[in-house]
Amino acid sequence: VVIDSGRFWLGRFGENPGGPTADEVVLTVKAIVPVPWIELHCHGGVEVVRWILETLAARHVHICSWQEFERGTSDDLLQAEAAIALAQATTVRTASILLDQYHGAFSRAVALVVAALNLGEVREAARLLEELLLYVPLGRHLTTPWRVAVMGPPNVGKSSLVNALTGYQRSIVTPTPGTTRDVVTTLIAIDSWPVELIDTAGLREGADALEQQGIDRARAAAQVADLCLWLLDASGPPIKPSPALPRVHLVVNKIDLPGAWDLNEAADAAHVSARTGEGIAELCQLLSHWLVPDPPCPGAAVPFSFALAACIEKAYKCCCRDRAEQALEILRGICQRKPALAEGSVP
Ligand SMILES: Nc1nc2c(ncn2[C@@H]2O[C@H](COP(=O)(O)OP(=O)(O)OP(=O)(O)O)[C@@H](O)[C@H]2O)c(=O)[nH]1
Ligand SMILES: [Mg+2]
Repeated sequence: VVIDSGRFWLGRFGENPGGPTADEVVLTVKAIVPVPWIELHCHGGVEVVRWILETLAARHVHICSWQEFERGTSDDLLQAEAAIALAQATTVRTASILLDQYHGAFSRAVALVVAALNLGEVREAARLLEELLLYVPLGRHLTTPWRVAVMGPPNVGKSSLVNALTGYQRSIVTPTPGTTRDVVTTLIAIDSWPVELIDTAGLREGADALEQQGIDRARAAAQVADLCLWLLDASGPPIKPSPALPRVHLVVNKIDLPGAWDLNEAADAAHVSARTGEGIAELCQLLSHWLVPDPPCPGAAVPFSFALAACIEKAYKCCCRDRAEQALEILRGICQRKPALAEGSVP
């Protein structure tokens, strides 16, 4: 048999006397050099795949994840990382930004910085890095959703708001204050940004031990949230958030009911009715703006992972301290291929 790239065979895998049942497979030879690269296409099903992998492993084939394979075989490490991130994107908007990076938006931006540093133009390099830094917070959320905690006193309509934003009855709603005890999370998309919405127990003093546990969980959720919505009840006394609560935006709920206070006092807040849906679309627009105040234009370079963001931040600090060589080293490191599957090893 001539083993040549671009050829394929249909055959049976594992067919030997007394062996296990064979599977009909297609074998393709993708390349001979620098490493032999074949593809084996089998029938689907967890067990068939497991059996084929075990059989290959028993014959000293190194089994790896597809991400490891991408990193180890791609000539362009940043493109491989973008492909891996792209597979984790959960909305069209984040996928489209990652696709731009896959097509080289971020690598081109890094190449420009490297070119500036090579010419000794450290200030220009810092300016270019500043442009990239703008999108560091966004880049951190392309594969991890933003966390938005819905907070407030009992009975203001937190769970009702979560349900209105989610589009179904995710949380239990009752007229009894103290209904929600645990932290209830839901993944949704707001303006095509991925958001984990966190419903929490109402905060109040003098709660019993059980309710207090829910309150402690609510406070812990607020600390790790990217943003907290604090609900005020239009039909009851307005209870302000504690100053200790981080990144808070106010939302006045129950605007379908007669107001019990002057709602102009909360002119900056979003005004909604979780019951009728009034103001919910506007709240989504505001949320989108609070999460991503300055969305990138199509094709813009975005540091699309925590690791890349950290490198850009470090390189920027080096430029600010006039340490061009150190900045260059960091930026070159971003593009260097990791020797996960070095030439000579057979994946
Ligand atoms: N009229 C009106 N009633 C609402 C609105 N939102 C919630 N409610 C009612 O207010 C009551 C409390 O709603 P929930 O959503 O359970 O309030 P919560 O803040 O989650 O309450 P806890 O979980 O107990 O902290 C229920 O009877 C809801 O039907 C609204 O926009 N308008
Ligand atoms: Mg609730």
